[in-house]
Amino acid sequence: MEKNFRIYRNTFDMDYNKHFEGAFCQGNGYQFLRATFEEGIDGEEQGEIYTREFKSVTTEKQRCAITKWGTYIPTIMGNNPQLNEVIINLPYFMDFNLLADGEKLSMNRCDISDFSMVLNLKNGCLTRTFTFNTKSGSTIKAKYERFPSKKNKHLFVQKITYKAENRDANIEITSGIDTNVTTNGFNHFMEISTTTNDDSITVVSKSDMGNTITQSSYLACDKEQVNIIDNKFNVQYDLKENEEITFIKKSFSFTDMDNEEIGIEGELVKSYDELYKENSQVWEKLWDRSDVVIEGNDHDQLGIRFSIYHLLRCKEESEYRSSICAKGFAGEAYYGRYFWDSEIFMLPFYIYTNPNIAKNLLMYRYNTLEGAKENARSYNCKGARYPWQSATTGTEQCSLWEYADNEIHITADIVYGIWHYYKATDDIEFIKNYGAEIIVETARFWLDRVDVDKDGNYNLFNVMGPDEYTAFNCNNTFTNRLVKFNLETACYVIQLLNETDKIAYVKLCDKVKLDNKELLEFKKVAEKLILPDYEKVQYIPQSENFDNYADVDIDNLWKDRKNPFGMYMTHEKLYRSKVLKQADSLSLAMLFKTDFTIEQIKNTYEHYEPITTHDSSLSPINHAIVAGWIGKEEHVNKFLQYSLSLDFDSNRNGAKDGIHIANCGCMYQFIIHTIAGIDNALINEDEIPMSTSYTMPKGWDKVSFKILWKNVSYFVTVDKNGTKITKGI
Ligand code: IFM
Repeated sequence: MEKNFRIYRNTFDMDYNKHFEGAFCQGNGYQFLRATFEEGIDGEEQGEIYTREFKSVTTEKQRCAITKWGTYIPTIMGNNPQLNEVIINLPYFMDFNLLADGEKLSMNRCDISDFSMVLNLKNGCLTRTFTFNTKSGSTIKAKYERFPSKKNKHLFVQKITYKAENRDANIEITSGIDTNVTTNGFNHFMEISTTTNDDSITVVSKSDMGNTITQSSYLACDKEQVNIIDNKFNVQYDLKENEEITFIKKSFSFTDMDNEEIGIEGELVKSYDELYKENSQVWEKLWDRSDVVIEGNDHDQLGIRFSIYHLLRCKEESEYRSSICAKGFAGEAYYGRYFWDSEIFMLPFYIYTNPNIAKNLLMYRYNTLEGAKENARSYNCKGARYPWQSATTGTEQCSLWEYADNEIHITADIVYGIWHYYKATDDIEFIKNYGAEIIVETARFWLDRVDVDKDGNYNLFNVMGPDEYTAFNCNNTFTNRLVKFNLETACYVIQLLNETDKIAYVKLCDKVKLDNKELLEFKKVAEKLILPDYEKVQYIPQSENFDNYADVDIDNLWKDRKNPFGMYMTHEKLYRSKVLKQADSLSLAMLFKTDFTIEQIKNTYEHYEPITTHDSSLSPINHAIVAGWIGKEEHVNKFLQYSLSLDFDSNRNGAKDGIHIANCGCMYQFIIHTIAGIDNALINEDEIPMSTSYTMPKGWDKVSFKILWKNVSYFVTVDKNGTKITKGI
């Protein structure tokens, strides 16, 4: 058994139940399942109808405190009249119930001992074992294993075994596809029907956005015939003392969005072991290219692998119609929507380990370009304005106006992601066919969004930068720098195509109707967009107005640090106070390191870190990255542990409504940028760009990983002697 590839849950304490459902979430890039108990939890209604408030998620209290089933296929979204498009929680095909000696198994009501739940990060297989001590005196050993297949993305496999340990026992199981589920308290099914065949149960649902979802389950038992009664599989059996009974349930999900063969017949004849092996082999290959091996600190090793596991389960290579939602498809907290998290925090992991996935993440943005154009029009602007929260079409889904109207940096962040991908892969075909169009259309949007002042300078008034506790900035440095980059990249890409591929150049100019006059406008605005004089101020101010805001006595106000600071101050007050939700200037330092001297980055850190609350999960790891660059070792350790505590350590209950997947992605960036000292691809054209300094967190002796750079694989090791890179392994 490989060391440090398994995470354990050894208590079924209901206070942490929801956290483990998120933390142990399974997925294969197509379907995603929260790690809920097959039989549910007694008394925990899953079909409750209620109105979910559209408040800021940071301060919102979610419903379903103990358990929330979650079965998601990202391309399937529904229409919530208050919340807009949301990912739909689909019927629950993992359903499996046991009666032993007439007593219904329930983890919270029955006498259960020796409980353990293990997620094998190496192959995404989840195992739950326990002993059920029935009231009438039987001791039943139970084992539940399950995984979504990475080989056949439509398939989900369950194996359930019961053994009568101390005497004969009667068991009865029922298992079906439970349709009594809602999403954020809303029923998204216009029609739902359950039909049965000799050997299967099928549920066909029609969503309120017109999609058809089909789920079919097949059950086999090694000891007894399987009957279907009232749309449920049913098996009754008298287990002899020491006898074991095994059930294999195979469930297939597909939708009207899928074109490929499902291959049900072929999968039905395979044994559990065969399917397990096939799945493990695919995972093995994924780990081979993306593992980060840490010697000297088992806790951190497992934590980093936990993050990589979630990144690996989130995406499969062929999917280009969706991105990765902010909760890693492990809960309903952000409604399954896509943010800047994808391009800035997660994309680099895929760029450096599996560029096909990176490309498809960007293809999602290309496929939603029309929606982005519609957004621009709705703000009376030309070009393309990507939404703060994106779903199926690229039109704005965020129902909180301050974010939707003002958090416009996302549009330029996407261009940053595209260029990052291109620089690390040299995929000029992607730029020619898709990327350049996005880059030009987005640049065009900025021409209308900027305001010129009496000195002829361009300004971005009334914006929200990454720090969401400052909603109405004047010339937010992060936003302005990214917008400048967007405009400059547009000029550069046009010039590049003009010089290297006239056909592609003409095709692009025709398609986007670009002329020289507009190109000169891009150039002019890029040059005259206001940015601070770093030479003069020697740090990166958040914006023109922020540092004049009122000071806040954070320590006094923040009564209980288990809650976000935002619970102790109204948003109205936050918006005019000197307190930050997340790194804003430090996010800029992370993306454009060479714009600044180390001294300036250090000053920025000292200036803002004391007033940052980290109410956003994107903040701690960003701090760890920068702290390493400026030699603040203690802070590297502090913020690394903070970041690991968000989902991996259970004490914060952090994963209850989903995984902080941007944090997972940025943890990988911490490894490459801060531990190994590899700068991001935008900094240098040809060689892997290296910084001289690197940092090792507490207890870490050696780190090694593979990285892809312009189609060549490198093996990187870091130890006390520095970073060593070997080509071609
Ligand atoms: O994109 C982030 C944002 O920066 C902070 N609030 C949560 C969003 C989704 O993770």
